Amino acid sequence: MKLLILILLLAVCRAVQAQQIGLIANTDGRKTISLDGQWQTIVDPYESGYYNYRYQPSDNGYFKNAKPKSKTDLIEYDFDSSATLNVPGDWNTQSDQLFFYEGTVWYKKSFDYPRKPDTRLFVYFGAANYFADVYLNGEKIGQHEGGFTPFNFEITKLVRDTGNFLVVKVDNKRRLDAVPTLMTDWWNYGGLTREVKLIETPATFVHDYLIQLQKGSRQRVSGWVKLVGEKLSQRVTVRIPEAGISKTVNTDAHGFAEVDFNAELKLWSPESPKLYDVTIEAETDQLRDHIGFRTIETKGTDILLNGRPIFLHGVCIHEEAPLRGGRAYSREDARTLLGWAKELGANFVRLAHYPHNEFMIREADRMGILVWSEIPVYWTIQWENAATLENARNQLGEMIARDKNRAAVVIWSVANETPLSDARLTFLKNLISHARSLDATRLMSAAMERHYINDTTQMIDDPLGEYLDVLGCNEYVGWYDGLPEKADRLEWRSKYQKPLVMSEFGGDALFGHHGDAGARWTEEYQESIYHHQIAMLKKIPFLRGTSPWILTDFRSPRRPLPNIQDYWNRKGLISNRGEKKKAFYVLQQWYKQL
Ligand code: GCB
Repeated sequence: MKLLILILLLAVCRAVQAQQIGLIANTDGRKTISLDGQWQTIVDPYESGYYNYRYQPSDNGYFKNAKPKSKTDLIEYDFDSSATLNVPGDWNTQSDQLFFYEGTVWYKKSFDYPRKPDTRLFVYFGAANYFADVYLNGEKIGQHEGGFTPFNFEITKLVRDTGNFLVVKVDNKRRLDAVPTLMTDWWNYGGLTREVKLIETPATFVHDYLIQLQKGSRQRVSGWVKLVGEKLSQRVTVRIPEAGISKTVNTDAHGFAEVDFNAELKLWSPESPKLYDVTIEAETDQLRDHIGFRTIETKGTDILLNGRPIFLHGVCIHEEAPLRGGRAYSREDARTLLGWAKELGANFVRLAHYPHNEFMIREADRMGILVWSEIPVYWTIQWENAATLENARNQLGEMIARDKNRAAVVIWSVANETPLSDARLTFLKNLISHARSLDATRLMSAAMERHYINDTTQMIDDPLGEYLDVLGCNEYVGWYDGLPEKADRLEWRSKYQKPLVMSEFGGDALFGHHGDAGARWTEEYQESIYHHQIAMLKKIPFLRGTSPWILTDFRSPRRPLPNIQDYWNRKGLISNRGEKKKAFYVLQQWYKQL
């Protein structure tokens, strides 16, 4: 009997969660109420707010936010007298005690919300690293896996006019079957690392849309709109006033309509990052966005932007906050990082190794910087685990759902330095076709490895190359692979007639540490790597892009060397304090010539 009740309960829980709709696109264009600021938190290394002493999920966990009702009541936690953490923000850099912490922290935020008739309410998380269990007023409303993509849950029926409490259990324990897995070369910053907000919508609303140029066309805008709610069949008008466009379509019984029209548009490019005001007007909802229009394709070994060959001269960036360290999360952070990339002469950034916050993409759109965006399928993933694949597909889907209307994004990448095997190829092929089914317009890539076929010849022949549009390749000639001069002797070959982006190269230098060019960790050694690399890169006939590793120093638990690394990967062209190293100027000089 007990078992039956349990099964029934599970089924009901599933049903409640299944009703959740997917990611709400363009939260910028919506009425939102920010939940950023101080949240009450409880650090819970043993997860005793979740499991009872028999290690079974407890009905009375911290999510109940219980208070003693009498002086005899025994309750062993209290959010309201616990420490607070700022949201957005990682916990590691907000408290010395949490610097190396990997485990569970409970977050609680109270809010009032005067409910309005005929509206729906969602709670939206920009990201929570890594697992999030979310509860409102003591009830579970959903869970999410993956530390770098947004998610939302509907709370229309649960929210009260006053005294709501939102509780989130965030757990950043690394796991072998997760994406990423146990081993990474970046800090596992935990917490509610991006903004949290309430989103209010009409009862039937524009849930998502795609408004982009059709692949291969510079006039034809092609896409779709999707409504969610009761009144699914509606007239929806897409307007681009500046281009004189007003196109009305009727959504079908599922709330879906395709949108196609010709338009004379000034195309988006790094030189002229033109964004148009676009409005989507349904009978019950209206939404506004700023959208750029451009095409991206490949032809032989060329990458074509708006039909013309382009060289992607860029740099890799981690989502490490400039100057203060910790996760970057704000528009100001994005402006600083992308501003430095511009100063370097970049027209392109590789956002490593996971989807960055939305400000980065929106600012890249405004500043005219092309973006490579990727998911954390990094090093050793459990290729044969179906749940791991599902998780990677989901993170890929959420990345594309959020950013598919951004002109800046030209490349989706599915993996970084993954070791060759049949299982890995099957896994990555699955991701590539999934991405293509969600977005047919962008280029697919992956950062691969290469190998030597003799002492001086580097070969790109990873079987994955066959399924990519752009080959990505990481190499550390001069750092992990020989000394800087080794680059002078190398010849590069590829099995594929496709463009290559050298997606990583570089070496470590501590800012202000000087010596001769043969001494590791000095700015001179790093400078020498860049001199030799640039000379080598110029000779690769099919090279169409570069994103050296990396714009700024970033924290990594793998880098303990005292007085040099101190848990920072020092391959930055700029230090963690914003100081430019010598190699910055070497690269800048090359990029300014391009
Ligand atoms: C790589 C990885 C990157 C590391 C870098 C390094 O190949 O892709 O995540 O941080 O090397 O510094 O070793």
